[in-house]
Amino acid sequence: MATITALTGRRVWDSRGRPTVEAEVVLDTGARGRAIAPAGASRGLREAVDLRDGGPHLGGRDVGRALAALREVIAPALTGLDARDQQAVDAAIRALDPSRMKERLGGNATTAVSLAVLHAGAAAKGVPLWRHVADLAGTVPLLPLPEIQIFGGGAHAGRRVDIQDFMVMVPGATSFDEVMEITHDIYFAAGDIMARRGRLAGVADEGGWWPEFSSNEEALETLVEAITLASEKPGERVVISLDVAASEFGQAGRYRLALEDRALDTGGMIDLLGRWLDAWPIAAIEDPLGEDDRAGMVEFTRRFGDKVQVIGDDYLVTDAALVRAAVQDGACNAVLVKVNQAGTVTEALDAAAAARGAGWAAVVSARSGESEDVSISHIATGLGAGLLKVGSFTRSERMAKWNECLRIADSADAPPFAGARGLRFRGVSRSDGGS
Ligand code: 2PG
Ligand code: MG
Repeated sequence: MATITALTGRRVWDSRGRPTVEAEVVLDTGARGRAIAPAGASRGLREAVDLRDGGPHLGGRDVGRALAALREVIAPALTGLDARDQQAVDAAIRALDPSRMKERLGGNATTAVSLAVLHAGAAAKGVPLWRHVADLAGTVPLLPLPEIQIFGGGAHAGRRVDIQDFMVMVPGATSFDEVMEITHDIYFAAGDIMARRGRLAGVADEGGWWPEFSSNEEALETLVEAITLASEKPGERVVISLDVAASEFGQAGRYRLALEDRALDTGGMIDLLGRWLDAWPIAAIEDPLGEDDRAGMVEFTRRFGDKVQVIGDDYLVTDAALVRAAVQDGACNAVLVKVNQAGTVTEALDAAAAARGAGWAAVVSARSGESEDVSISHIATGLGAGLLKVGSFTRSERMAKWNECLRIADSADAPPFAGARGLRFRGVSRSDGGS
């Protein structure tokens, strides 16, 4: 058997020095599972609630209420369930709090518990976590292609620039290890350029260089310079990806680029991003318009969806119903998967399945507030999602995830590396020989 006999929670601390929830599950066999909930800063309006205590203590960020829900409500309900049956466990959690946003229990409590059970289920089966995920999802595992941040921005860098993530992908690499080498060179080339200009000012929340730029375009130009300085040709083995996180600076079809003191409507924003797509080798773009700008997302996807991956993050909040609606509308062509947006593993897998059913790619993603937890490296691999977004190339809460992928790559039955699979960008020399 693999029966849950104990579920405990404790307060631990995340990469921003804020409290968060850790859950630990013990099975009758002695097998265990443990996981830590991450936390976002640029949060979607419709994602699962990150339950905090409020009040003066710890800036209102303590997680006492979420931990109480875990101990007093969730733990008694899960005791006696089979940890290998993730669906049944997550259904039991949802029965306790049927609200989509987990307002009663807190998405931070439910996420930590659901992930801890996932770990315990894999341990009970004696298989790696990624294999257990593939079994649950009915997917073919693939080592993901990383999206790695070089410059941070937006809500992760005091809004120093408007765009949130300036990232690189190396779809032309032949292995995960080679991606790491090439990204190392690009990351430090970018740092050298910033230092030479007297603009090196530390790093943002996810470890990317702090964006001391006078325009968003300057960040893109500098990124291309860094790729070149690292002896790569932008648009060949290496491409750019952006998380615009437009909901952070746009509402009701009005966008305000504070850095450049520009106000744009939906059409202006689409035109601006279209010019960037022409000027730079951008292969993926996340949340190009606001989460409330359905017409904009549809129009953007219609105009550019055949040559760039249009990823919905705040727009889809890892929700299968929203993914299906977007498929109907023709908004986006890929989904960002964050377990804590959904609040349970099963709901996140459902969102990924809805995307897969439509022929969309999925990008499994970390949050800006992270920890040593490496569950997402396994979830991305097990789902064969194609892409993994974790933040930058420094700070251990980020490197832990990349390093875990290297361990998976080294395992006896390692799945193949995704390379360019799933990307729509046409200018890349592909490692998988596809077209
Ligand atoms: C995002 C994430 C990760 P946050 O917008 O994709 O970069 O940010 O966790 O702050 O929502
Ligand atoms: Mg995002």
